[in-house]
Parts: sequence; structure tokens; C-alpha cells
Amino acid sequence: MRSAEERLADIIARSGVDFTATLPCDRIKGLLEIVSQRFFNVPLTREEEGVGICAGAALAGKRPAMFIQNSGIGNMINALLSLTGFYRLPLAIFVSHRGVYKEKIAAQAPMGLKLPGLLKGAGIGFTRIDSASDLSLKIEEKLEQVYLKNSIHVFLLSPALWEGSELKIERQLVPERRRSVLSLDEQPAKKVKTRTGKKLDRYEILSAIWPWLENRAVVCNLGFPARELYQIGHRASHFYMLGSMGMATPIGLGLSLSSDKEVLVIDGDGSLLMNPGTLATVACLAGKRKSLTILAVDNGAYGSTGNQPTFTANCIDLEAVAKGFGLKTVKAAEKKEIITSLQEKVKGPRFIHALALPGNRDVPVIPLGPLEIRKQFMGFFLERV
Ligand SMILES: Cc1ncc(C[n+]2csc(CCOP(=O)(O)OP(=O)(O)O)c2C)c(N)n1
Repeated sequence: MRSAEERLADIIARSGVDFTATLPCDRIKGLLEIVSQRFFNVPLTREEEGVGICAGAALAGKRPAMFIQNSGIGNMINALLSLTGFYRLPLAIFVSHRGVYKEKIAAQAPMGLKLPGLLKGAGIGFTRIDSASDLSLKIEEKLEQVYLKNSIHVFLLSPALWEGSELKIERQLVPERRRSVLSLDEQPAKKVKTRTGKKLDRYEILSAIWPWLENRAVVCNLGFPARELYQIGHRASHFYMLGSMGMATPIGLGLSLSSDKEVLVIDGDGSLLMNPGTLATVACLAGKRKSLTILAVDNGAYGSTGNQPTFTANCIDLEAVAKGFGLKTVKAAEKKEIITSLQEKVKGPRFIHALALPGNRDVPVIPLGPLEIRKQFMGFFLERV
């Protein structure tokens, strides 16, 4: 029997969708794999750019569809209203609806629960798809309307849909070539220079730097980076992000601009690519007296959602990006290189590009809520100012 993911892809193909754009969520990783294999697919750095790319595709006569997590709607709303809606362009949006069904990550609840109200307020039509039997019944007709009437429609896909799915995905971690990265397939992978090749995964890097983190304020990227750091050893000085992808470096900058304390941000390639402009703000505003370090753990993947490749896997050198904005940078791949870079006394903001292998450790979600994390962190940060 065909899996729910394959059946949904069949319906989408029948409706004539010929252009897709995706940004991963762990709960739809199977669907995303199928979409990237079956359709012309643009892997995104930020959901908002997908609205623009799909608008361009629609202007060129295509039938675009996006596949994202509900948090991404938060990044898209202005462009959806002032571009797609305003110019009456068609867009179908398939949303992994988190926070509503057997959710283990509490931070998914605020956006997930409020999303229907937000869409209603924005005048965007939506349909909840709660079970596999809803698939053809509820989707086909709505999809037809999207392209006939040039409208936006959101399909809220409950995680219940994929329960018991027979789908088997055979995929290596960050394969060399993927059809989805269309234009990149024609280019040889760029080699980034380090004295050594990638040796460590994120967990090994975090374990290696953990002793150095003592008594330093640390802002840690969401998902597995925060979970792994907590598992290696919790300290009150750790601000674990539970959601708000792309905000690690901005939070670190805000701390640094408000204090003379040393601040370390542990960020990720996917998160930095979602919000690279923040490196310009850091370069221009974090003055020479400040001690702000961004440790970019670059595993070339959206590690936390299934290791889907990001553009740093074969196209973008994050260190060059940071350097371009004027930051002091260094590239490191080995334990010793990473630790020496951290220990080096540098005035002003700096960017350490830590090259990592993809992969996550099987560690549980952080048992602390946001208020507890805030209380502990502020206790540490304000006590010593
Ligand atoms: C706006 C938004 N889109 C998508 C997600 C789903 N998501 C959570 S973590 C993550 C991957 C982050 O990748 P990266 O920063 O490279 O860190 P890694 O897990 O690879 O260490 C994604 C896509 C999200 N939380 N928010």
C-alpha cells in the first residue's frame, strides 16, 4: 500500500503543481524527501524567501507549493499578504502543524495553537488535515481552487497523518548529490580550506569546549545543539533556545551590547543562513571593547530535522560570509584548533567557523521550561555584572 506521504504527493502531482519550495520540519522529513525527488524543488534558507521565489515562479506561469513547519508562517506573513495576496498569485502551503498532537517540544505550542487564529485574522484560507482519510477528500478540490482563482491556501498537516506510515527512506547523511539542489548539481562541491578535514560531530565539539564554557554566558542554538549541551552538562550560564530559529546570534548581540561580560553564541549553519544579516549588525555594532564570540557549528545540514543538506554542504563558505561583513574569523575542524581559537584573546566580535560532521546524539528534550531557563540564566548574568 502507498504511504500517506506518497498519496499526498500523488494528489499534488495530479493538481499540476510543478514548482515546490521546502524548509524542513522533523515531522515531515519523509514527505520532504519524496517532494524533492518528484518535483522541481528549491531548498530554502528562510521560509519568507520561498514566498518571493514562488511568486516569481507563479509570474512565470508555474503552479507553486511550499512545504514548511508552522513556525515558518511567522516568517512569511508580511510577504504573503503584501506580495502573494496583493498581486493575486497562487500559492499552496503545506504546513507541518506542530504543538497540537502528541507534541514533546513545548516550544512548538505557541505558534501551533495560535496559527488557525493568525490565519483567520490575516484572511488566509486553511484546511486541517487530521487523518489519512482526509487526504483526497479535502485537498484535491481546494488545490484546484488555488490555481483557478489565484489564491493562497494553507493545509495544516497533523502529525497523526504519518502515524503507521509504511514509508521507508533510504538516505545517507547529506548525500553528495541530490536532485533537489538543481543548479548545485552541476557544480563541483567547493572545497573549504582547513588544515584537517572534518573530524568531529556537534556532540564531540560541544563536549570538547564544555570545560571552557564555565563562567561564561552561552547562548545555544535550538533543537539538538541545545539538547546535547544540556546532556553534556547543564549550567545556569546556558541560555538554551527552545524555538525562534535564527535568533541565537541576535540574542548574544543583545546581551553583549548590554554588558561587558564575555558572551559565546553556539549557532548553526542552517540558523545563520536563515538570518545572515545579523552578522552585519554584529560586525558594525559590537564594538571593540566587547567580547562576543560566535561559534558556528557547521555540519552542512539542518541536523535537528533529519540532516537535510544546507548550502554550506557544497556551495557556501560561512567564514567567507562573516569575513565579508568585516568580522574577525578563523576556521577550525580539530578539537585543538577549536579550543585554541576560543582561548585566543581577541578584542571585539569574532566568528569561529567550526567544521563538523552531521549527526545527532539520541538525547531527550530539555526538561526545563522557558521561565526556569530565563531565571537561572539571569541569576548568573546579572550577579556578576
Ligand atoms: C522558522 C523555523 N523554520 C523551521 C524550523 C525547524 N527547525 C528546527 S531546528 C532546524 C535546523 C537548524 O539547523 P542548524 O541551525 O544548522 O542546526 P543543527 O541542528 O544542524 O545543528 C529546523 C529547520 C524552525 N524551528 N523554525
